[in-house]
Amino acid sequence: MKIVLSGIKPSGELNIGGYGGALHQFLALQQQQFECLFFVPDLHAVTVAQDPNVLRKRTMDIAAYYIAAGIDPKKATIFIQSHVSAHAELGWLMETQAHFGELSRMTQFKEKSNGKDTVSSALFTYPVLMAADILLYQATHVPVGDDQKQHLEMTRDLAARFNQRFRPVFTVPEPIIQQLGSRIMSLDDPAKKMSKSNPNANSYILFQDSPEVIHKKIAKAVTDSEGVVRCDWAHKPAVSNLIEIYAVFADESVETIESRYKGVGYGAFKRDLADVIAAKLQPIQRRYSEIVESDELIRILKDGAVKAAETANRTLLQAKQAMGFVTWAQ
Ligand code: AQP
Repeated sequence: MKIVLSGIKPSGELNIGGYGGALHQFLALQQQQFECLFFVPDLHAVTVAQDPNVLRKRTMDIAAYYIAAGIDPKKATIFIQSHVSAHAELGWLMETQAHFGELSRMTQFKEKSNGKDTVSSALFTYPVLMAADILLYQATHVPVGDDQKQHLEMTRDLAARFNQRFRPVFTVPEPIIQQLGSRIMSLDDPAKKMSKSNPNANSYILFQDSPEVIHKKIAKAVTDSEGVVRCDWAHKPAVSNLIEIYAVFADESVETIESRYKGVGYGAFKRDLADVIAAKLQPIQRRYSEIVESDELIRILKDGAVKAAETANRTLLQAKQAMGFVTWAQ
């Protein structure tokens, strides 16, 4: 059985980076022979300060967007991470297996802590909790955006280390790295990932943005002076980023897009790109509004947590027994 686990942190308003790197791929996996678990990693969101009222809303928002985008709760288990306490517990156990040195090498920690006077110790140990998330469900595969590759490598190392030191408890997961959309960059700076926490609202397109706002943001997106719609990440990163976004949202190949806009300037390309994004987001926005405050969503999340906890508690028990904890269960 192939098992896949992934999630989007409720650390900010969802933007199209999360569509390219996550939701687009979740939808594809749901169609394939995978048992899918999609969760809302709220314990990860609080590694940086969150306003409690906003966190609650964003957590429900992400869950609503999963469903609005087409994740089917009959096919996938959808739940909130903090509703399954085994995540925090296995996270602690795995911290005892993680080395300070390997955590210090995580580039995301370096980026996120850079220039800050203080950061939480949870931000530092975040990759260990991520490992626990994955290992609890014996996930065989994890879809990862480009920026998460290093964390998944650490999950693999921790699983192998634990299995070797105690006994084989965990499946060592494989990454699934998609070609298109695995790295959607900021609209104002193609050297930076499009991020929820970027203070510049013109750097991203939100799932909630209206067609008018999408047109304005795409019109402002940086390009280059060549005026040719051609994908070349080394020399034309800004235009290449826009072409990739187009490809993901229109489900077309980069080549098809390049040939459609041959001899046409950036103006027409950008107008069409904004239309393509708006056309994809509008039905998602409608479904989101229907479901976000609904009893249906609460029921899906409660059922999901019960189902997830069964598997998670089983794995946690095996890990505790392997480590020598006193457990009364057989
Ligand atoms: N810009 C992106 N391009 C491609 N993939 C992306 N992902 C996120 N942004 C992009 C991928 O989506 C999955 C869920 O990510 P996440 O939201 O849980 O965490 P993140 O990568 O830390 O997202 P942000 O937007 O950068 O949040 P903040 O600013 O709060 O830290 C992951 O697989 C991620 O790779």
